[in-house]
Amino acid sequence: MIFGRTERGKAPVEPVTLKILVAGGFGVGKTTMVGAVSEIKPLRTEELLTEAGRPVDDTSGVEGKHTTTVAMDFGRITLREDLVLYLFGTPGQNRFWFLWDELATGALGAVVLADTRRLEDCFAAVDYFERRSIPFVVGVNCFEGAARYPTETVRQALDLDPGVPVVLCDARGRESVKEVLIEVVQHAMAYAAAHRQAVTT
Ligand SMILES: Nc1nc2c(ncn2[C@@H]2O[C@H](COP(=O)(O)OP(=O)(O)OP(=O)(O)O)[C@@H](O)[C@H]2O)c(=O)[nH]1
Ligand SMILES: [Mg+2]
Repeated sequence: MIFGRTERGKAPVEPVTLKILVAGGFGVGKTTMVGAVSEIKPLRTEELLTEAGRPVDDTSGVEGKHTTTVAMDFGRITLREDLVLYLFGTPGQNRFWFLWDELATGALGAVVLADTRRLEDCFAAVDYFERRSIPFVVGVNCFEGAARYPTETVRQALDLDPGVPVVLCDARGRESVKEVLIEVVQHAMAYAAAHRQAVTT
């Protein structure tokens, strides 16, 4: 083997690394999503939801949940040999909002996860990315027992711009999550190209 080359003679590719945020309301499946696709052991910052936190932690709709993310989730996925995503899952509870700006720095795009039983919980995340012009897609995490709505209904309910993709997904499924991430990358690239054009014309 020649130094710096693989056995087949191809020069090794230095992958492009992109930062993607996984955001959304409390208990919508952000930690689950990062864990489902990460090829490294995901870094988690879960803490037990306690009796003392009951007045501030709104667990309605997610009564079976015992832990919550207090700082972030971190994972990595190689989409292609030349494209690696670093995934940052945000904490879902309002009292950790102060961490979002730190996490959003340098992000190419974001997934806003939504649960149709508590759609209003993701308004804040949608608002956050719209204000900062960070391209995002909405991933509707299809929990069993939750009513299924067409993506157009979700789009209207969230008052999304026509260009924002809405995709149905299962945060526990590797392939499903991968599809959402590919959608984010494509959307963010198209968004960046459109922006560049707008600036130069
Ligand atoms: N049935 C079903 N359960 C799910 C799905 N996604 C997540 N869960 C469960 O829902 C609960 C919440 O998931 P998490 O991934 O911790 O949610 P989170 O958004 O990270 O929560 P916070 O960090 O506290 O905001 C867990 O018990 C998961 O096992 C799903 O697609 N279907
Ligand atoms: Mg979490």
